[in-house]
Amino acid sequence: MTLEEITQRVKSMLKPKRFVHSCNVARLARELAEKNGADADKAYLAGMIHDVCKNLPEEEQFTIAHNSDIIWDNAMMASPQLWHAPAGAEYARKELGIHDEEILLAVRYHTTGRAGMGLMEKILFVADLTSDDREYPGARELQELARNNLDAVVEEGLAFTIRDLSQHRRPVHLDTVRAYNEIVGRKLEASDAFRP
Ligand code: DGI
Ligand code: FE
Ligand code: FE
Repeated sequence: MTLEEITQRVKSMLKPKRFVHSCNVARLARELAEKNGADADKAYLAGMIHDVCKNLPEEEQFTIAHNSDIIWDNAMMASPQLWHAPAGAEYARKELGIHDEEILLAVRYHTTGRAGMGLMEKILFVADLTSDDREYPGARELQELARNNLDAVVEEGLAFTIRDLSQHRRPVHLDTVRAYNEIVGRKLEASDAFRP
C-alpha cells in the first residue's frame, strides 16, 4: 500500500478527531526523528497508523490483539484501553502490509512503553503524549521539552501515567513499570547514593 492509501484507510477507520490526532502525531514524530537522527518517513508512518484500531469495537480489538504476541496478564485483561496498541501493530502487518520492525515495535509499545525502548519507540511515545491536540496542563511546555530532550519526556510520561493510574486505583501494566524502573534505575546508578 502507498502512504496515500494507508492514510485513507486510517481515515476511514477513525472518528474525525482521532484522525486529526493521528496526523498531528505523524507530523511531530517526523520532526522529532529529524532532530534525533532517525528515519523521518518511518516516524511519520508510525504516527499515522499508531491508533488505527482505537475506534474498533472492543471485541474486535481483543480478537486482533489475541493474534499478536500479547500476554493476557491481569493488567492487560482489565485495561481495554491497552488493546489498540498490540492490535494496531498486528493490523499494520496483516492489513496494511507494513513489515518494518521498527515501526511495528513503536506501534506495539506506544501506550505502555517498555524497558529497552529504541529511538523510534521513544519518538512515537513522546509524539503521542505531546501532540498539538493534547489539552492537559503543561502540554505545550512538554512538547517544547521533547524538541530538546526526548528521554526527559519519556520519563515524565511514564511518571505521569503511573501517578494517574495509581491515584484511580487502576492496575499499571508491567511494561510501564519496567520502563519507569529502567530510567530511574539508571539515574540512581549514576548518583553517589547508589550503594548495592
Ligand atoms: O490512544 P491515545 O489516547 O492517543 O494514547 P494512549 O495509547 O497512550 O492512551 C491509552 C490510555 O491507556 C491512556 O489514557 C492511559 C491508559 N492506560 C491504562 N492502563 C495503562 C495505561 N497507560 C499506560 N502507559 N500503562 C498502563 O498500564
Ligand atoms: Fe494510542
Ligand atoms: Fe494516540
